[in-house]
Amino acid sequence: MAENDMVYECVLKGNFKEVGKYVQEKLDAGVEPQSIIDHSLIKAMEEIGRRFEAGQAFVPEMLLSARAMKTALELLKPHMKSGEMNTIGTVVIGTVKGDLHDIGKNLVASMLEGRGFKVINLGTDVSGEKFIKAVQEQNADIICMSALLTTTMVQMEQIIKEVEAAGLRDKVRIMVGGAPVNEDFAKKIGADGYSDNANAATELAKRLMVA
Ligand code: B1M
Repeated sequence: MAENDMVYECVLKGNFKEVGKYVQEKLDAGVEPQSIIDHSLIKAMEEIGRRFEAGQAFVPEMLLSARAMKTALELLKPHMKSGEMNTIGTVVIGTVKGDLHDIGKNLVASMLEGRGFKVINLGTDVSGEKFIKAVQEQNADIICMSALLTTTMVQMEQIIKEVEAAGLRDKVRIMVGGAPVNEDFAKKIGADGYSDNANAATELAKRLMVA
């Protein structure tokens, strides 16, 4: 754990009321937003997940941690935006049907925005139909799907099939991610790319725009 790191402590304990104060302290001290995300926020979420798995924490605790993480991310978001916002492509992003986890997906969305993509965030529990409608309406270049559950990652394959059936597969790139997903799975289901973190997702999106 990050010792004496109050941002980490607040997220771990679900202290969403005070987390902002400590995030601001770090920003004022010149700590990079990305470093706060990587070393305090994500580490705390990993620890609450470990405790949940070990039966030492339960859904209410996870929810409070998630709320604290979101509060912190909202504060960091403006600092992650690049000065010049030339749109380099349009991404439609969502957590797949049946899955309500949105922290990682929102992080990916913020990073993509920060790197100059126009991002249409469809939220959680997103069906193939919703992805397809958004791609058509927004003339999107990339679909970005997130799944955190082994039971919902299978939705990704289904959604890709639906995109194919809608005649859009040649027009849109598809990238996938989320804790249970890996490179092999992405290849198997016919996605164009996989990344295991938000930063890598933005690099992948940029590569897919020129591929
Ligand atoms: Co849930 N949950 N949860 N949960 N939850 C996990 C995922 C779990 C691993 C916990 C555990 O057992 N250790 C486990 C899944 C087990 C499995 O499927 N194998 C689990 C479970 C079981 C459940 C429930 C079923 C629990 C229950 O009700 N009994 C339930 C399911 C609800 C549902 O979705 N239908 C549930 C509910 C919840 C809460 C609502 C309480 C809450 C979510 C709140 C929210 O998101 N608004 C929650 C939380 C917080 C977690 C943990 C603790 C943290 C997830 C998180 O936010 N991580 C999680 C344990 C864990 O992951 N250690 C857990 C931080 C986030 C920054 O990381 O989302 O991985 P992550 O995103 C990363 C990368 O994966 C990647 O970039 C991000 C940043 O680097 N990434 C992408 C993500 N999406 C990407 C897309 C891309 C690219 C990269 O596109 C290209």
